[in-house]
Amino acid sequence: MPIDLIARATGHATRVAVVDSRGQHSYSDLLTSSGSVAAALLRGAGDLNEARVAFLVPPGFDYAATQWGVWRAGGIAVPLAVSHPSGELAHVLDDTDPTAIVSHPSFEARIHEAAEPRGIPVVLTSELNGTEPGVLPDVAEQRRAMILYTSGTTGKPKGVVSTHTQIRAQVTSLVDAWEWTAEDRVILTLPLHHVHGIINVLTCALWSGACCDVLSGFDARETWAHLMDRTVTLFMAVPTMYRRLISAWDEANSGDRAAMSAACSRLRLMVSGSAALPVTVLQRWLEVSGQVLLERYGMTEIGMALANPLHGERAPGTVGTPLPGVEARVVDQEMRDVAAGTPGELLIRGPNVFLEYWRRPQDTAAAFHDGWFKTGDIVVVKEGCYRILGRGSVDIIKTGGYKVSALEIEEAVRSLPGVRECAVVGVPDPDWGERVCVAIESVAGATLTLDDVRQRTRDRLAPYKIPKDLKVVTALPRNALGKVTKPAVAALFARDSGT
Ligand code: MCA
Ligand code: AMP
Repeated sequence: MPIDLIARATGHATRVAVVDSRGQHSYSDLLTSSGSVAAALLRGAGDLNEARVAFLVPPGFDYAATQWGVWRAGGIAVPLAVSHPSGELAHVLDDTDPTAIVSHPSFEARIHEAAEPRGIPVVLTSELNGTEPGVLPDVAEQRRAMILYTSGTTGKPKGVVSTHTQIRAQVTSLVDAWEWTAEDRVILTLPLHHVHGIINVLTCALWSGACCDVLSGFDARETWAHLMDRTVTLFMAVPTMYRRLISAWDEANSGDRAAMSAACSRLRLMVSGSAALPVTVLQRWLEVSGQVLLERYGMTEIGMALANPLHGERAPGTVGTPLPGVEARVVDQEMRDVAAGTPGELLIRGPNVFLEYWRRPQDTAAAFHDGWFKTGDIVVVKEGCYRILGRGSVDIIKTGGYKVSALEIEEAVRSLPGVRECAVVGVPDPDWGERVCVAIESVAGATLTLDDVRQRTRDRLAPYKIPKDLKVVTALPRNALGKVTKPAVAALFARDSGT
């Protein structure tokens, strides 16, 4: 039995699955190409048996064919981020220990730098296409399917393992809630190393027999051009993208604005998530597009959990109610349920919840309480609707929809010459939601500039983790116990930004 997602594709064979810079690709093309990828990865073996296959492939048809190919061969798909420098790629490779890396030719040099010292073979997507598809294994849906990396409050990003069953639950919950059909066409501008792009857009589209119009990344003008296409029905993005689409609309002339607004109002659904959507952005987007954004809440470990309704009133500043199949609770620090209106930690249970953190049984055990996943998000329920109040930890920063760990960035900055101690904080920012800022206590005589810090962390940290602001201080603010007080550090920057 092939995996359900892939079995369904035969029913849509002639429909267009993906449109990318190379043109249109049907479901039949996807089945053929992913079959070739699977055969090439198997190299005559019967089953990859959950061997990890990492892949560095930009969003588009080749990405989908590679992901499906790994799955059809019985492997675990480990998507690598195209924006990551070799230091970040190295962490994922060391942690997942893949048997092979599939790379798009454009990333060959970067991936060789990380793969060669580890002795991991690299196969180019261009080399995979011709392989004759052979007999493929039966892959039970309970098997591990994907590992995605997410930042936490401790150390380096952790690998979140989901099975095919869990991915299916995440997808079908959204397909039901948002009434996806084969007639849908969605624009993908999100990166494909996180749930938002992989599950909510690409996999929901492919599950439904719909068309995924893949852009090579996010550019406000290009996205507007695609939104003007009459066949587009759905769009999903992070708040920073909506802010930038609003700016591009503001910059257009009045004739173009009218056409842009008319185009947008034809879509059947526009969704925002990954970070808090400010009510001002929701309101401005309504003026620009005639659309009330549907805000939802999710996490790498659980897919989507809460959402405003497709039909009916969407309450601004809230993330709605549990999605189909998802159970939610709000508890106090002793894990007792709190009354409606009282803030507490959000717990989630359901078939959507991940299996484990890769090779971290203690972290996995610590993440659950009696079978409920502890999100670490503080929420309050009012009139039946969930409102996200923030994270339980100041060391988690959300910048432009990416979750980053202050501690991981501090570790990188602390290793720079001239740095005695440092503290990284997220500061409210009109474009990014939160901006990564670093305060540094320097060693006597050292001169440190923001440029220096940025340049020297560039090969270790993803671009979105690199600090955007620096303050060199003689002493970091500390409490009576000598512990750095993060709110006081954030205040140093907030004063500057007038926030
Ligand atoms: C890029 N930069 C960033 C970010 N993105 N800095 C901080 N935060 C970011 N998010 C860096 C760039 O590398 C560049 O660095 C500088 O900032 C300016 O870049 P710019 O061209 O303005 O940005 P961009 O490259 O256009 O990217 C902005 C973006 C991107 C399109 C909004 O951040 C993005 O795709 N965000 C979505 C992330 C996402 O999918 N999150 C989902 C995970 P330099 O100047 O050094 O070159 S959360 C999730 O999956 C859960 C389940 C959920 O609920 O959805
Ligand atoms: P990630 O682990 O990268 O998947 O990010 C998940 C985190 O993003 C959640 O734990 C929340 O803190 C945050 N998040 C996702 N959606 C929303 C939303 N609509 N409003 C506020 N925070 C959100």
